[in-house]
Amino acid sequence: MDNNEYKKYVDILTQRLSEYRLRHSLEVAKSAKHLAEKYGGDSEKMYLAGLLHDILKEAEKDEIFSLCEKYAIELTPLEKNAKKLWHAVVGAEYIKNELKIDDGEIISAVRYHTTGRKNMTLSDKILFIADFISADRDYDGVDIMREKAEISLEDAMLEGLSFTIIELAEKQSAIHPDTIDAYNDTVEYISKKKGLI
Ligand code: DGI
Ligand code: FE
Ligand code: FE
Repeated sequence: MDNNEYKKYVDILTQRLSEYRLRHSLEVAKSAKHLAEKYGGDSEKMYLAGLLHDILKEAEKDEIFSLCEKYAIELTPLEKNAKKLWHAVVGAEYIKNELKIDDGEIISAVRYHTTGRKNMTLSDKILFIADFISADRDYDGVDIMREKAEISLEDAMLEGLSFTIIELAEKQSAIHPDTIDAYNDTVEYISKKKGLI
């Protein structure tokens, strides 16, 4: 994809996102490309997935709910209650329907970038981790996350998922079943790799 093609998307993002969130999107794109190069993914695709993953992060509730109607998305009660989850679920349909992104891997990576899910694909994992390690991030533990991402995708997934689950439980927030599925799947994968199962 040439730079002009990306510019079209960056222009749309500039309309929708704050300067901070636009920078985050560009940094996630770079990290996703890096991880794709390292782990054998499609680096162009992952760059684009990174660029677009938070496209609806700053959309108003009214717009989110009208897009849900338009795309016939039925949010579960848990999802309705957790507004941080909306941008991934609705964002995936938005890039498919409005931006005409027809690549299933990009759409799925955006769809599951916040929660993860069972049986995550390489692209799902790359975007999920890129979102945690992008250059704009500076939470406690980001260095460990970055180190793990250079060693193994699954080690990084486990680090990120436990971080999120602990944070949510501390706030007594709901944990999405997809987050739990991703966590248990990753634990199983790592146990198998160690020869424990
Ligand atoms: O959009 P970003 O801020 O770049 O990152 P993100 O899409 O990973 O969103 C992170 C937020 O999503 C974080 O505040 C916790 C929340 N989140 C992630 N998994 C779950 C969740 N919230 C709930 N209620 N349940 C989850 O399983
Ligand atoms: Fe996000
Ligand atoms: Fe993000």
